[in-house]
Amino acid sequence: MTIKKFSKSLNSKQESYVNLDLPNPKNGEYLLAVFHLIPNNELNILQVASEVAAESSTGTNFEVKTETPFSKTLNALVYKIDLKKNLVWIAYPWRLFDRGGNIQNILTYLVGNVLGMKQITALKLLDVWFPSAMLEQYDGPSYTLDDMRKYLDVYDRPILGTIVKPKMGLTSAEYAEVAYDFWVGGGDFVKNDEPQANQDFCPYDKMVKHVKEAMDKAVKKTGKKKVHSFNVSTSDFDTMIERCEMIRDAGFESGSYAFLIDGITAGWMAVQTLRRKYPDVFIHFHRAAHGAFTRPENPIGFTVLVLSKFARLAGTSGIHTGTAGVGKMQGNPEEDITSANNILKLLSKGHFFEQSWATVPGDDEDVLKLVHEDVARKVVLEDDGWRGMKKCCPIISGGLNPTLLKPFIDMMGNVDFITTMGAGCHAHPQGTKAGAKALVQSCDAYVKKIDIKKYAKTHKELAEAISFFKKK
Ligand code: CAP
Ligand code: MG
Ligand code: MG
Repeated sequence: MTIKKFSKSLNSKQESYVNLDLPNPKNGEYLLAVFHLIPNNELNILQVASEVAAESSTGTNFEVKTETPFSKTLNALVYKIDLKKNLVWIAYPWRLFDRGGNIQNILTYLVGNVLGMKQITALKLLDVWFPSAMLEQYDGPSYTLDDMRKYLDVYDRPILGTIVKPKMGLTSAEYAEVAYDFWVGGGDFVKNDEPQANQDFCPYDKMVKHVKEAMDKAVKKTGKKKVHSFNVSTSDFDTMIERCEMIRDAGFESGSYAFLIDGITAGWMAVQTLRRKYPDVFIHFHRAAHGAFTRPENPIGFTVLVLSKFARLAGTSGIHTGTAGVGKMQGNPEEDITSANNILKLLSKGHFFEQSWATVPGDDEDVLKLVHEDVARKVVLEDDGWRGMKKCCPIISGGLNPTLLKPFIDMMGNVDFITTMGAGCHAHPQGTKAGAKALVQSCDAYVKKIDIKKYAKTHKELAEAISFFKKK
């Protein structure tokens, strides 16, 4: 069947959600989306695509007598279709969305009811595109990786981090001990694991207090600044804010702490609340449970790229984007590296769209010249908010160890990320401090362009890490 034939099969309601001759989808009025869509065996792909556009904007399964000429102007429109690849492009008038920049509202439309529709057997949101006019309505990141680099005085290499392991079960004092060992081993950044909360064997207030003591000791001993990312995911907003305030009142200087939020299980309201209440803090988005939507083999959901782009729009300072298959989690370069670049750069190619995160119109030549010069000179402008949505930092974690740092950097093509290695440090035969040293040494070797096996000849912790992890 050709598209013409499919068009003839649409009923009048479906027709009002299709415009295959939409003059200029990128005219600034629409958020654009691409879905992979397989219809069940009752309707054809264009019919189902129009039903998806209806259900994910103004419609339902029948034409209703209550719609008005104005309401119809808010209809999402199927504007392109690839019958061979089962791809469907839909334009969403972004006036549909809650004003003031509400991410959960957009996702409730685009990947809400439609994922449950009987008429699809596959529906996956593969990529999204935001017009620059829309970007202005959204917070975007405030405290960024560049601010963390300035605080730590760390440039030209990844920020080296760990997650305290075992994942759960240490007392607050034992937890802080592990953090201290990592920091004095040379690591920059320690994070709570994603389930860390207020467990009776590790009360939150005690954990905060002990981490502060450990950090002060480590800073004194090493003469280097350190960062700790506290998990502030909780049952309710008041408790979340209470914990944030507890951390700030514990005497941590600005820049030495980040707020970690389990963005999928805690929800986008928590993410945006943290961004709006604490613009001076690194907001760390942990994406536990994202696999239900993003795994490549899942026919229904959305991609890591989509999740990551919305995290930047929401103002997350950094989000886990995966190890491109180098680590223990399912992933591939196409997905993970594309996602990392899309949240880091001002202009980047997605799976289908080239996204400019500049709030400067693409034809503003002199500003773009300045931006390109700045990037060329690798100057980090004090505040590049004027030119667009600030960068969101890829956080690379999941089954990594010092022997995998260079392979990942080679795949990534740059060092502008935070890496956190849990087992990769704490499983080291000589323990956490040696694990941290091995990580630092593998990074030094990378920076000095020396093969780690050669470098290991004069760095025993790295040598032990190589023999231990390679064996595994
Ligand atoms: C890694 C980790 C992270 C995963 C999350 C874990 O520990 O702490 O939560 O990296 O995956 O609990 O598994 P290890 P992703 O370093 O010991 O693997 O980064 O893909 O979201
Ligand atoms: Mg974890
Ligand atoms: Mg802005």
